Amino acid sequence: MLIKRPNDIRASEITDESVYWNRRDFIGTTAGAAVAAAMPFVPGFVRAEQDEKLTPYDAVTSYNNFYEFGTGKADPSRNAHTLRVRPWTVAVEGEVHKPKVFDIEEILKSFPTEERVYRLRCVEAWSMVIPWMGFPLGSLLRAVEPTSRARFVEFVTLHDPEQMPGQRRNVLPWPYIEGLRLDEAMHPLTLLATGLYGEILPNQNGAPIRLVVPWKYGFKSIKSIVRIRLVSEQPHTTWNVALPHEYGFYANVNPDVDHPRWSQKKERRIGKLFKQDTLLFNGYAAEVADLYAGMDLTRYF
Ligand SMILES: Nc1nc2c(c(=O)[nH]1)N[C@H]1C(S)=C(S)[C@@H](COP(=O)(O)O)O[C@H]1N2
Ligand SMILES: [Mo]
Repeated sequence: MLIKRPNDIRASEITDESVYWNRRDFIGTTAGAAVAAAMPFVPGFVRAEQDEKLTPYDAVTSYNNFYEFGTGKADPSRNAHTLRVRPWTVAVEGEVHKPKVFDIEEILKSFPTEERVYRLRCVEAWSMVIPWMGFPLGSLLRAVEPTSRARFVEFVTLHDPEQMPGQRRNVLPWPYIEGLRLDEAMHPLTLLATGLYGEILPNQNGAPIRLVVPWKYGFKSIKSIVRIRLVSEQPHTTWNVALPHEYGFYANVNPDVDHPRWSQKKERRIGKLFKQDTLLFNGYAAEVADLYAGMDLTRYF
């Protein structure tokens, strides 16, 4: 079996456990088999979210932001079938001693897959709790040996309007680009995800490999990555370039720093009726607040 059930999530707390288990069976059979075989698995790494219900699989995979496939929430699940996820390579380059173009199969074999249940909080004030499959970004970065000049990491999504119809429209400057400070990128919570709910990553969630940075707004978690570049200057990131007064480079979840057009104090957990309080750093303050010691979070929003 590819995946052991995380022993600190009680079955009763998993909203749609039956779906979860069905998906896991799927991995043993059809299309998932090749990938499952290529994914070494380290069981049992699940964190503080055990008190929370997982967002149902159907919501996680049908309510998405992936503007390359349209700006409506249902567009990616309808349209992302045109994305071809094999063959796929990820170039890791820039300020590194050992630049390398990784084949996705090599990535899946080289970096043992863990399950991580993380909250994802969109800047639009909705949120989900998702069981991701993946491995720490830091493991990949260490493999290419960053130079002493590396201070930031830039991530780039595939640019191919033929596969990504949304890129034929100028809703955003393409390709989608995101960035992290090197210490944020090396933080053990920062994940490169290759699956969710025990299944290979659905196209609409950013197949075959996407970033997950749980203490930042969802837009930092860039999908369908083809290039990771270590750089000495802060990268120009897509949403910051498009609307600089609304979206900063840091994009840390912060209930006390409102978006200019709406409050960030509360969020709607998808599948729940009532709004709930948004937590500083999305609830990960104990792990990540140190990264921002002494910084004015209103200025560096
Ligand atoms: N390439 C790319 N990555 C992207 C986006 C996008 O439009 N294009 N949307 C972002 C936003 S705004 C959010 S909230 C998350 C949503 O991830 P999910 O659909 O897997 O929940 O993806 C992020 N990554
Ligand atoms: Mo978002």
